[in-house]
Amino acid sequence: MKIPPAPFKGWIDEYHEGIRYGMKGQIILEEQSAFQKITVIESKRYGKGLLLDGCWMTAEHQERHYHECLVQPALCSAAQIKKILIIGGGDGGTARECLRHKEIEHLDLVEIDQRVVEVSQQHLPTIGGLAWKDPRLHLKIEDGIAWVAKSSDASYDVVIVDSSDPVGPAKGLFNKDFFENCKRILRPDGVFATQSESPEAFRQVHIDTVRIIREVFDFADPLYGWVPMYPSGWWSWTFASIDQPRYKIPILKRVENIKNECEIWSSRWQIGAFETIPAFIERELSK
Ligand code: SPD
Repeated sequence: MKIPPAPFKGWIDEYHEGIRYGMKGQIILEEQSAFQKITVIESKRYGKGLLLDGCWMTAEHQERHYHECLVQPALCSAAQIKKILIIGGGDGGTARECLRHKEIEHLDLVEIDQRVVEVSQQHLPTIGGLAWKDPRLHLKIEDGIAWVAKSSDASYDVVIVDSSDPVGPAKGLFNKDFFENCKRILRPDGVFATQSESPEAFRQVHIDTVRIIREVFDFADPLYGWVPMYPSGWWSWTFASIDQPRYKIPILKRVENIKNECEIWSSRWQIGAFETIPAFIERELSK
């Protein structure tokens, strides 16, 4: 008698609150770093992908949904973009997206886990692309919380937090002290950006994150989009600023410079995506 295959053999899944989010593929690397479990997979649909502690981080043929939406609204709207800070983002996708802009002179990429960088460079080289060799990129293997605490006031034009979920090494990247330091080291005409989880799968974390950022910054708004490989597929990024809600107004010259290179982001998309706040989140945030 022919035995049918196990129903989910060959699938790699993230499990969250009784739901699985998965891809068909195979594991090609699994190791425990000093900070987390690192897994690299090869999938049929999205190419190679990276998980940290069992949670989806990125995949070759889908990463632009995430990286463009985290980076371009901030980079296209800060008054100047000479000096940029990325906390996290060890796969290199956020740095690559930033470095499209020729005006950037210096980019600090502060990643706590050296193995995330090494594994990404070896197995997912297209995600960081040319960023790894760009002389403007300064890679620091350090704790991002300590980095923002020791950085000088108003020393960055844009601060971007490309964290994993708020457990393990990324937990401290969602608290008020951390956001206060991000505001302190940002120029008054700069823009702050962070991934702020899913309004569906991580609803309370998302609401709490936006609330805290609104307590700290003068202006802050969530923007909504889609990262189909993440839990629920529905994702958010939150942008904040000090002197005016700059992140809502893309600067035409910067838009012109990069618009043909982007897959998801456009100035039209950005303006619209801020307006897609779901009613229940808007109600919660106005309480
Ligand atoms: N639940 C996934 C959240 C991950 C956000 N960061 C992804 C890193 C991509 N550079």
